Amino acid sequence: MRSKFRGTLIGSAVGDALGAPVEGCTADEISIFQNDIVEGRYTDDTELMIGVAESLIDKRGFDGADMAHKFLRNYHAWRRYGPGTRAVLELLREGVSWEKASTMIFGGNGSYGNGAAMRIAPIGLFYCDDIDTLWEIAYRASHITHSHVLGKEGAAIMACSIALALRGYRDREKMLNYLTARTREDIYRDKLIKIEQLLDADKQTVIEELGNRETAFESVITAIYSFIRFDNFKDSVSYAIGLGGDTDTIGAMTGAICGAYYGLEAIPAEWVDALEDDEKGKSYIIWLADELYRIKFGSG
Ligand code: AR6
Ligand code: MG
Repeated sequence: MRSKFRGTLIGSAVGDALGAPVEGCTADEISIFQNDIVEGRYTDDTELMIGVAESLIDKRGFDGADMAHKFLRNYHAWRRYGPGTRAVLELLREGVSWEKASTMIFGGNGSYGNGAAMRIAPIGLFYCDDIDTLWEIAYRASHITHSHVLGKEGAAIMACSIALALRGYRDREKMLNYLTARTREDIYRDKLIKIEQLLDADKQTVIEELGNRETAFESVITAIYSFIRFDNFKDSVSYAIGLGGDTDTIGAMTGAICGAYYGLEAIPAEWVDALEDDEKGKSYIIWLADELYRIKFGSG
């Protein structure tokens, strides 16, 4: 289980770092460069995920004001934050409360970008044995930057997928049935139902049906699909990134689910080796995973 905790967070960071250099490319463009794209720098996805983990550890659970503070403290604009999240962080910095800031963007609708889902992995770990609570906390943690219900729902589905993968659910039908029954929003339910029929589909069809963009409903189910279609970390994450579009985030989300299922040892060593290891790099992320594990299961 400890390896799965580490695998979730490192898997997410690896997927992010692998996808980052080809963000915005099309599937065709990526197939030309692939295999030699490891740069090792993670982006906003991982920086925010680190903040989620740090806050859960410090507060022994969810605390919105503290988590928002961690996001601000870790913020480096050069990690390529989405415009909505950037605007919310500015509002927070000006002193607007974490309950309010996210509701002030996109004309008061809030963001439905995938930025809440891409950082949610630590919540999937921390609340893995209580899906009702996990779902609720995923919504609240999303609200710091993403107040649109579709942004929150995507994060809850992602957190739940990680919890199920951690618990060993990979029987396709079981996992999909569980998620479909839980999902409250049609746009997600309809895509989950499609997965089964798409298992042999070509890339273009998958992109059209499930999406590869930066909105949560055009990326979260794509990551779940990439996990389910293959039987190892490398193939799933390579495939997810190979779809093009929002490659770092779809890579991060796929990497988190796969890491939760297969554990740290299943992540290609050359990918883990290449991941940055500066102040808050690989070693720190492993420490965060171990702390979450220790707090959750009460052992060293
Ligand atoms: N109305 C219209 N468009 C929207 C809305 C809305 N209510 N919500 C989101 N969008 P954002 P993120 C569109 O900016 O989710 C980074 O590279 C809009 O085009 O909140 O934090 C990350 O790594 C908006 O800019 O960012 C992710 O890959 C976009 O969705 C990605 O950006 C993303 O929402 C998203 O990060
Ligand atoms: Mg990113």
